[in-house]
Amino acid sequence: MKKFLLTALFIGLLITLAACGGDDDNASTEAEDTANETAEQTEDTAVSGDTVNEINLISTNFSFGDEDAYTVKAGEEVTITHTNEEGHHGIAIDEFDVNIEGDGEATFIPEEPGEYEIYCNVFCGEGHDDMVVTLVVV
Ligand SMILES: [Cu+2]
Repeated sequence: MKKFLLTALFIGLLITLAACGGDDDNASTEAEDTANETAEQTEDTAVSGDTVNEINLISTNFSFGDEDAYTVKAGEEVTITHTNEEGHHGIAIDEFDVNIEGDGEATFIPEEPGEYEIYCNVFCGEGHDDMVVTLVVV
């Protein structure tokens, strides 16, 4: 959310600058281009920020996959599934009493918006501390 506000402020600033650009055509075109790019990036962020009700984490040494974060809606049930593809790992979210060692599934309903840590709860080796992704509740 903070990022979105900053982006909105940034765009507002660019529009203001472009409007005051006056005689210098090149400068205002550049500013408009930048504003367009920023708008596109905002769209991308909105798409990747779509909420989900199911989270599938497939573990390898030492990663939960490509995603750094999953966004879910407050008040909606979330099903989280963990599968070990390589090594032995687990997942835990302290705030929602999720604690799966090895393969398994859990459901919970996050009530409070915020950011929570999904982490590996099995000491799996030297990359263990990297096995963290963020659960974003909006
Ligand atoms: Cu681990």
